Amino acid sequence: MIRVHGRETSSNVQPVMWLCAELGLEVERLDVGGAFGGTDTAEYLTMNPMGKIPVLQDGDLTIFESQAILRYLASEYGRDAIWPSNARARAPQDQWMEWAKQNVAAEFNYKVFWQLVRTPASKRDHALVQSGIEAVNLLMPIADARIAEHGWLGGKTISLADFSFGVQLYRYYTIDFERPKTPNLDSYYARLQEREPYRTHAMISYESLRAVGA
Ligand SMILES: N[C@@H](CCC(=O)N[C@@H](CS)C(=O)NCC(=O)O)C(=O)O
Repeated sequence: MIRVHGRETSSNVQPVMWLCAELGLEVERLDVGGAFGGTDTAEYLTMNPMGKIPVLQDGDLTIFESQAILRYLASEYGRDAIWPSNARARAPQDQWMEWAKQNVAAEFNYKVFWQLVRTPASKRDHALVQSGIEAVNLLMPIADARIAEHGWLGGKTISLADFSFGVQLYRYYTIDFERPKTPNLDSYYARLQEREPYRTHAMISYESLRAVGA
């Protein structure tokens, strides 16, 4: 039995749970982190010295870092299309997977989402929000062009490139700010919503995370 430590509202837990569902894996998820706490115990820190979620346990294997967990699950249980065994076929998917995490998650989640949802308005850093929005205005058209050409972020089929990115899109499309025009990204997001695993694990309300006065 695979065990995932991490609350369902975490944008780093959601890609892991979504992938498990796409792969038809049976998973036990434990509510840890945020209001649930539990990440600062000696036992938890043995699994992840960073005290962060998610942590994955599969038999005697314990790993942290969501991208590493995704790669492990797809290598161990995935079909080739989602994470090819051939290094040349895998490289572009890996590139876009990192692109999404290093750029979209960093700029959108940690600047725009965090400031607008998780920070009281009185403490909001407006310059940070603005710099995040400006970055997102450059990033999303890049994704739009990639999707127009290939259909998915990683290539012609859904792959690991889509998971962290797809999770960010739920927040991107549901918080109120001015978005650039990206028709191909819009239809990609509509296609994601047709997938039951995406609806169940990525489209999770973040209202419980909202700061008082945000
Ligand atoms: N690079 C790590 C980041 C992990 C991370 O920052 N997780 C957040 C939740 S999204 C966390 O543990 N926050 C503290 C908490 O929820 O208690 C990963 O991708 O797994």
